[in-house]
Amino acid sequence: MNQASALMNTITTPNEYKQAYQQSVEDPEKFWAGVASDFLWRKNWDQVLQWDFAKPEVKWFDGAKLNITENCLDRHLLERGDQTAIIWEPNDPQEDHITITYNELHQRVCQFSNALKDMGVVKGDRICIYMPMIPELAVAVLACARVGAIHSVVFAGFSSSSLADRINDASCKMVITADGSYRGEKIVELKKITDDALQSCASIEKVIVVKRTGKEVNMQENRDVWWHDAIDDMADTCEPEVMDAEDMLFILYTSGSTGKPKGMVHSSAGYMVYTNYTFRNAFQYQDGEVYWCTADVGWITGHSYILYGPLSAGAVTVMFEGVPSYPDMGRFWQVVEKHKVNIFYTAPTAIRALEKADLSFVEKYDLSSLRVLGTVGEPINEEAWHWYDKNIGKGGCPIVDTYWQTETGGFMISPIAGITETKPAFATLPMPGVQPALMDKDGNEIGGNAVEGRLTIKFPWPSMARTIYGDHERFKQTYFSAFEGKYFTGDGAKRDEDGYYRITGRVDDVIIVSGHNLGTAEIESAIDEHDKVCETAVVGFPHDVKGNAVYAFVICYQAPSDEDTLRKEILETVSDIIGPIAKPDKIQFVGGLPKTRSGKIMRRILRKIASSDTSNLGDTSTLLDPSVVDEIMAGAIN
Ligand code: 7RM
Repeated sequence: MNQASALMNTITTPNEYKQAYQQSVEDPEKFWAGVASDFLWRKNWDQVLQWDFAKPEVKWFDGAKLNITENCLDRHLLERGDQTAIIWEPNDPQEDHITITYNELHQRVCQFSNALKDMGVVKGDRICIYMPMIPELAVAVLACARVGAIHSVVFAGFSSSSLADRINDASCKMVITADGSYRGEKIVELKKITDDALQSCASIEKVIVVKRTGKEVNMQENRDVWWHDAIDDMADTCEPEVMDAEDMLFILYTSGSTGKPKGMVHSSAGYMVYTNYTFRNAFQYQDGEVYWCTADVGWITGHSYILYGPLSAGAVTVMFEGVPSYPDMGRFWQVVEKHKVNIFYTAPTAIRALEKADLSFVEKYDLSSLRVLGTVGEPINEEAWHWYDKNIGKGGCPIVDTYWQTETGGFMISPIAGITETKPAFATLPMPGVQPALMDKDGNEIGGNAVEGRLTIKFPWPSMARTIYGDHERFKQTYFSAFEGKYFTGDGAKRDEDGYYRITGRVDDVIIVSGHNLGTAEIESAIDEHDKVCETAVVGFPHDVKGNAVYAFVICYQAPSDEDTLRKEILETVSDIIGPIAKPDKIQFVGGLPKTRSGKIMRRILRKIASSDTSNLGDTSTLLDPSVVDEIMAGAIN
């Protein structure tokens, strides 16, 4: 690596950030070619970038050939084969943690890759991964990538019907799961849920099952195989499948404003280059540091910033199986002390929950190893920011508030730790390569500073999603139609007098609850599945720990005789159809909903009622029957 490319690849001063940013805008192809020069390519690219947001079509490093796992594993072996790659911390603090070196991870990935091949997996096959946060999850993801299979990780908190929908949407050929998963005091019976799902999944040929809890499970002959049997006798080297730059690496589902989850498709080369670049720079990762992202690999944060970004950078990445509240609210800090974590990355909802616990849970532990703190998933309120800064960072750790999405693959707007001056609750400045534009309702770009609008991105970046699996038209409609020639994030943002961005939240019908995206339409249709329910409207309302919570207004065919029982049944229905994370916090039974003459529910009014902010409901004159509003207000749950 020559000095010029070293400068481009690693930002070490505020001035270098400015230079990198400027170059990334003035000559994006040169900039990204410089960054990409640091990776292991089987063949160089013919062209750095081709793009057309009208189609939309985006290709990065076209013509190049690579395998991302060679970049995450093989290329580190000479230099750091014996260095820890993954520290795995179990749910139960009494159980031993596990460290896995790069050599060992390479061997385990190769061995499982051979098992996949032995079971008939070939390049392009879709494989669903429905697993707890155990080392085998990392191995499974990387092995899919090594053999060129497309992984579709489904968060292990989703229900059997959500799992089935995702398996069917991508016609997955295999599911990799476990007998069960530990979550705090609870055991989730993953294999049982998988079996239920597979009753309606014709495409599945094989199921691989990791033994984690040891609880007895049903194993279907000719279909189900234990992980330990599958890898038995398999060689621990495996030539990687050589992939094209734009070959699909994975599918990951995210909720949208209409019912069906969207299978976001990420490609190989651009995703690799961008997650690596943003990981190293935003966190200012230094060789040998211990980095811990508390997300689950079932979400994009886990894909990009537990696995691919850190591993491609040769980092030490912590994988935590448990929850922040088990065995008590001090668990995160106990783990930070135990593994001397240097960089800690979590969600505002976790920070707010821990903030509510007694400060003694924090003070019991030595957090002096911490150097950088991060947050992601939703806007962080100023109070939580200050609590994090003061009590966890002891006033000495920069906080990187990373704004990004499943669709963007990597950080869009984020401070560079210790280099960008931070402001509480601001994601601050765009990463190099990211060109944000704020738009007004009429589709005009809002220039200048101290302004607010809808956040779009006007130029491609390497890790952007390429399509929605099986539905390119929906991809175009959702992200490239609201503002011509621009990618629309669905978020609102302010740009202050210094050009700093503050994300104000979703402007569509997506509610972010505890950092998880939930589509209102998806929850509504789940509630509507209950046979007593006629119609439902769901809105979000502010919640001091979860950020937002879910309020459901439900019309029944007949006024319920026992509201509490029906509420419980509805919660179960939602839990069965989507998963426990989507359960409404409040359910109000109503006789009617505020609809316009054209039949549209005026959610604006329901949002105000749900937030107990009814002093000014705005214009209700277009309502078909304004009296329903008074009725709903009278029965509102505070
Ligand atoms: C990484 C992730 C995406 C949505 C996004 C925003 C919100 C995420 C921040 C944030 C304010 C942040 N992917 N969001 N990070 N809002 N500040 N730092 O969360 O696909 O699950 O969610 O999350 O609304 O559009 S995601």
